[in-house]
Amino acid sequence: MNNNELVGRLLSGDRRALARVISKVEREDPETAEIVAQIYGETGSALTVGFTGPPGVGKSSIIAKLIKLYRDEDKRVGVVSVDPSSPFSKGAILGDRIRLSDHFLDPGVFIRSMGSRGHLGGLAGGSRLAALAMEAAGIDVVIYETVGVGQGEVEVASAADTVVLALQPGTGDSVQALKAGVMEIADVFCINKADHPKAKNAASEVRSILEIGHELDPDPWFPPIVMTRGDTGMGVEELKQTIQKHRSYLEESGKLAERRRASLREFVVSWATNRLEKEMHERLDREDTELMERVYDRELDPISASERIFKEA
Ligand SMILES: Nc1nc2c(ncn2[C@@H]2O[C@H](COP(=O)(O)OP(=O)(O)OP(=O)(O)O)[C@@H](O)[C@H]2O)c(=O)[nH]1
Ligand SMILES: [Mg+2]
Repeated sequence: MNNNELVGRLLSGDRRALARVISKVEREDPETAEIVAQIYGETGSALTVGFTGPPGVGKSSIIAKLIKLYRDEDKRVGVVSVDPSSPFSKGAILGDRIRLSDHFLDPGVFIRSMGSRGHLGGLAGGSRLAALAMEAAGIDVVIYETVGVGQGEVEVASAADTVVLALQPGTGDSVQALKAGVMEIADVFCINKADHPKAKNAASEVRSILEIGHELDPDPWFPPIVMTRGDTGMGVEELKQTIQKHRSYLEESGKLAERRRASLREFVVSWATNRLEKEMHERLDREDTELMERVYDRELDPISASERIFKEA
């Protein structure tokens, strides 16, 4: 099948075409660029939600329940799950298989786990391209699931219009998230495992951190805190409504456009930066084996050496 055919099928909503395109993205197949160029114009209308939080808080369980609610409205849902911290996230993928298994046979649901190999556009780049392919295939709601609270997760999650940070009671998660700078990017907080005896404490802990942040930097959107249970689905309807409320807020305030512009700009810069980094390594490897030797021998300083490879082009 040539690219035009593949793109044609993708745009008609063919699941196998979608799976093939995402595999090309993952393999960094050179054909990806052409495919993306052809589909990009057809994207941009999905609701995108980033779901992030430490391992095991119940993200996949909540997502499974959310999917059901969206399916009840006949919306097509795609999940891109990413685990930047572990190169072999077999455990997580297996776990998701079980938790999301209700939806595996549903043609309106497309779930894809992305490995954390060094993508050309970084992890965030690869998952964004997968999301674009999903949108082009007619998916209405794209959910990014990222495990952990670190810079990589922030990058992936912030590609979404609405970021949900899931935390678990009794773990000190909120402090960890605060340190990692994840609190700032969250639009909605989800305290999962509401059955936990410390659930209420966790919510008030988050609220006080948010209040301090709000005093320092007042924003008309004060992130709501929703209590949920991933196992029973309690609170997930409220979570869905809260996500919708955030979306409406973004649209009405003009912030949706602003946010998407910033995020696309970030995408372009990080893609270019990744390429540039790769190229710098290649130049060093290929063209001037002596250059680094001179740095090692302290004959040439590192800044002058970097100027040399930078200007070589
Ligand atoms: N008690 C209780 N257990 C829950 C709840 N939600 C999820 N769990 C359990 O918590 C465990 C982890 O759930 P997952 O949904 O896989 O969590 P996750 O955040 O997706 O995990 P990773 O993707 O591995 O980071 C599972 O055993 C769930 O059954 C809840 O509200 N209460
Ligand atoms: Mg999970």
